[in-house]
Amino acid sequence: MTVRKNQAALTAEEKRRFVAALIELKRSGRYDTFVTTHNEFIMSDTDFGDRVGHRSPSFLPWHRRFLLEFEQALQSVDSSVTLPYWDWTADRTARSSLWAADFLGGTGRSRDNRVMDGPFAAGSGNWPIRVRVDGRGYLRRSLGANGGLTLPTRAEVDSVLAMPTYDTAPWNSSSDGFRNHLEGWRGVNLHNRVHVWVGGQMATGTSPNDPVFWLHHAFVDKLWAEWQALHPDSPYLPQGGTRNVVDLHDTMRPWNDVTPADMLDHTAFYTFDTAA
Ligand SMILES: [Cu+2]
Repeated sequence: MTVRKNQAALTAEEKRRFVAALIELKRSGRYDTFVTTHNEFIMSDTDFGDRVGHRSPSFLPWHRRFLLEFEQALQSVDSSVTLPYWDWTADRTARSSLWAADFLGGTGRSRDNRVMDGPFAAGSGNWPIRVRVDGRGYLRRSLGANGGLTLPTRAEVDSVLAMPTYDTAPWNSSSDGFRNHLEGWRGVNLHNRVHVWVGGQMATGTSPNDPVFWLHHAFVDKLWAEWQALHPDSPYLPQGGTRNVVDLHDTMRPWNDVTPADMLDHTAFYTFDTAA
């Protein structure tokens, strides 16, 4: 059974195997197919048109399915590997072990934000950025350097987890409710703010170019599970007949064989190292 662990609790061997599996997916070309898919959805999900991956109720089940597919790809390389999560309310500075050279490497240098250490630094030769929106083929970050931004606090997370309604009309970036506050288009801003705090590719539609994408979304996914545990009687919404939006039993692109209803119970696929 797959157990997703806090990245701060990984052993040296677990980090080594996770990094090696990432590099093998990159080498084989499979990694970049995930970056391409994500960017296609970022570009096509719009507030008043069809929206599936982002700025809509299916943000959470879409990314759960996306992460599952990625985790299965990692496990096809090394069956012991699972996706760790980054609790950015706890590990909230650039000095966290997450950013050490034996794991994801650190922030970028000031001149061009190029990451200079760790397994994903351009100098390693292991991590060419091929799916990109500009000419720069190296991983970039500017941890915490974007306008004095700080990572969300646990109190801010708790204020969002307290919201009893999953999502509300108009089911987009202007909605009230848990989903849009977690996604970050409204209110204290959780998920979106973390993308901007990391900077570099993470602040663009090709954000999965940075391996921290998976650890960030694994924690966002865990927060969905925590919310469900806090509000066991609050359903996924909307439940049917909503134009441009994935209702509970509608299938989601690009898979077309999976619905939000299929994704509601994460324990069908994995558990977390702490109760959620
Ligand atoms: Cu995304």
